[in-house]
Amino acid sequence: MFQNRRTVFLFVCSLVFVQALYYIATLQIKRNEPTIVNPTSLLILTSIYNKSSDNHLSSVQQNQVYSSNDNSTQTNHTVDISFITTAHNFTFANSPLNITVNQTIATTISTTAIYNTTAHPITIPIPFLNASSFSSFNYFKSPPDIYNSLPICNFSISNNDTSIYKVTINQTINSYNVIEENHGKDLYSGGHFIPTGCQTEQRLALIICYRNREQHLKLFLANIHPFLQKQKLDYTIFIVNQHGNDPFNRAALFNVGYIEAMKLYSFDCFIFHDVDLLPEDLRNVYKCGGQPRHMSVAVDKFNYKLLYSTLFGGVTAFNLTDFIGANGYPTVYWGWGGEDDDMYLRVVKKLKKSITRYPIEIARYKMIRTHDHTSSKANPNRHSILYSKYDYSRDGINTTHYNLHNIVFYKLFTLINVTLPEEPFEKIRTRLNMKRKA
Ligand code: BGN
Repeated sequence: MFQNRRTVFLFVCSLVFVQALYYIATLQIKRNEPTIVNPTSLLILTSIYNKSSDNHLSSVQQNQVYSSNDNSTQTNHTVDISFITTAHNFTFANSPLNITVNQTIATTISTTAIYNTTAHPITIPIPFLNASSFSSFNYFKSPPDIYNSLPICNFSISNNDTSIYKVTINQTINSYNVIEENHGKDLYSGGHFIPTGCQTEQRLALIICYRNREQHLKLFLANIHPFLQKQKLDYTIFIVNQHGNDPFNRAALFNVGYIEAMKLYSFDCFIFHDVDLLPEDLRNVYKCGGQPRHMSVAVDKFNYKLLYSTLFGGVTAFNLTDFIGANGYPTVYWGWGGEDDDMYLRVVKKLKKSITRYPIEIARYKMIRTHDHTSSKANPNRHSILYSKYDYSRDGINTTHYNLHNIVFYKLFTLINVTLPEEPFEKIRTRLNMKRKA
């Protein structure tokens, strides 16, 4: 009897012990796992044909895309940027990428971006007062049988009377609700536009680097939406905001925009844009071709002249394969200058391509001049990095580190809010294997 009771007791003890071990182990796994609240595929799939799912929320609603139980640890995500789309059949016949998406499952892009993000679900005051926001990014197209029978969207630039293409720039700084009223009626949430009555050849992500320039942003939005809508493009506007006090990193923000945009929609054209530049001619079509394009050739501030032949700043356009091939923008330029020249070198040396430009009388821009911002301090290390001709695989999309705070789908744009931890120059030098000066 005693023997029996002892065996039962031991048996129960071992059961409890094993269960406890299992509990501790699963808890540990959960703790190390970031929770993706809005997985991409879900976002895309739930919003198909679902325009009415736009919930109008309060102006300060913030959608937490990532949350993590542990804010302090850095998490490695491997994002396989391959998009699975159901119930659609799109063929991008004239696209430089020649993408075909099948009825049931289709992989439009297959590349792997490895990067680190730390989820910081903290509340950041968003200054965009009176701007409406929504709960999700919407993906909507007519059912495939209807969509595929539509003609290709075509914006003709062949009229001999070129004055009809001249853009009248609106210089009034309005509140967001007025801009929404004037230009937001046909937008899906997140600043996403899809023309009706025709099928588009490309999906454009317009990525804007941003910090504390609200007057510029208002003017930009009021002008760029009607401009792109006239060009009949499927486009989405992303404002990548650098929160915090680290020096501004324009190029890293572009990479962040690219990485986060690709989680939402299978973009195949990327235009990287300064917020203070406004296109002045409708023939400056915001599409991607087979070569990276420098768009902002003639800027009023520089008397509509190209400053130097390899200038690649302001506005640039890349198709998806070229952007990936260049390993995106560099992330090592903190403060003003050099990152655009580095990107030019990536195109020439890594992609082994040349850049292209629209004619100077077409690629014209007005630079907005208001006094609500301070310019970044010039980066004293920019020459050393640029001239070191480091191996571009060592830095770019694959080393873009950022803390993603939140993503908000406003009516006029998708806001991606991040902080970027500055990397000290000595570390950059070692990481890029830069040679020291003798
Ligand atoms: C250049 C800057 C660019 C900037 C243009 C136009 C540098 C690197 C020097 C080695 N390049 O001088 O970043 O876009 O001026 O302002 O500073």
